[in-house]
Amino acid sequence: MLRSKTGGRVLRAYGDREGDGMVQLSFTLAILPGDRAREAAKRFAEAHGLLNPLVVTMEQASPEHSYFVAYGHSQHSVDVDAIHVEELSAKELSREDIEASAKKLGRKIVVVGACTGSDAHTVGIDAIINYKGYRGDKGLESYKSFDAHNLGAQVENEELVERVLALGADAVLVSQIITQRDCHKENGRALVEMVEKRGFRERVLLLFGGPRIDNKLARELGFDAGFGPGTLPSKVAAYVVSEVLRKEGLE
Ligand code: B12
Repeated sequence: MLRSKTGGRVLRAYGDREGDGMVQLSFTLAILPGDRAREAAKRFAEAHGLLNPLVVTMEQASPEHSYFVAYGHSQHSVDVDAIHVEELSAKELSREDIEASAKKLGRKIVVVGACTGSDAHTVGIDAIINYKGYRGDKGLESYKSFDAHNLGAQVENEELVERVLALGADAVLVSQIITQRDCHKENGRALVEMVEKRGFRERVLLLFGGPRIDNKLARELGFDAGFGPGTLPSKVAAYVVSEVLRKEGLE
């Protein structure tokens, strides 16, 4: 195990043996397969810092493009002990625990979710809310203790806020997939400001999710929590039930 000057664990990529630094780089270039294309791919990989790259894949990907995979030595490493991540402190709860905890409230937990702004990617929010769920983990609609509303795609913040107030929601689930020109940050921040302006920030939990969202970013934007790629609905259910009970002084 490599150590940094301060004694931290330093990791290099594992290829054939620990720390040999072997990595794969995959990319597409506008050139058809051939000897020149292979050399171009090799030089492209070298330009990215890979030493002695071997072009292990070269396949035509379109009438004008080829797809390449280069395998070579990376010189870089990462000091993992120097990394501080603001992790979500959510308890792991089984479905039974979630339903039993929610009973203490004496009513259903109301959640409203949407993919907001111009974003039309509904698969993520559907995965969390809809009955079918994600990777065998059923969505919030499947919990007896949840009253879940999925407003779908391209919902404006104003419309979301109106529905949240009309339904007396406990939690708002905002999904942002598109991140071009940081529109996810702008859109998320605008929602938080709107909720604050309307005077009900203390009454609702604000959850932010998407492939490029993490807890740190969500907190910076003013949300209570952030959920990234691979999130399972049960994790969201456990977080919401715990936080709603805590807010109501029942935990
Ligand atoms: C399917 C898809 C589409 C479909 C969407 C259909 C639909 N009904 O959703 C269509 C064809 C419409 C589409 C259109 C576009 N797309 Co598109 N699309 C994708 C694709 C292939 C898959 C996305 C997906 O479904 N993922 C699966 C779900 C399950 O994962 P997820 O969204 O990450 O959700 C999980 C977590 O993030 C989390 N989560 C998500 N939201 C929330 C919310 C909360 C509250 C919580 C708790 C958790 C949570 O939980 C989920 C489950 O674990 C991606 C590429 C990719 N492979 O990811 C591109 C991608 C997202 N699209 C992209 C682009 C650019 C577009 C277009 C702009 C293309 C164009 N030029 O027209 C348009 C934009 C349309 C619009 N107005 O939004 C880019 C986005 C780039 C960026 N970072 O901004 C991507 C990354 C492709 C790429 N590599 O360039 N797209």
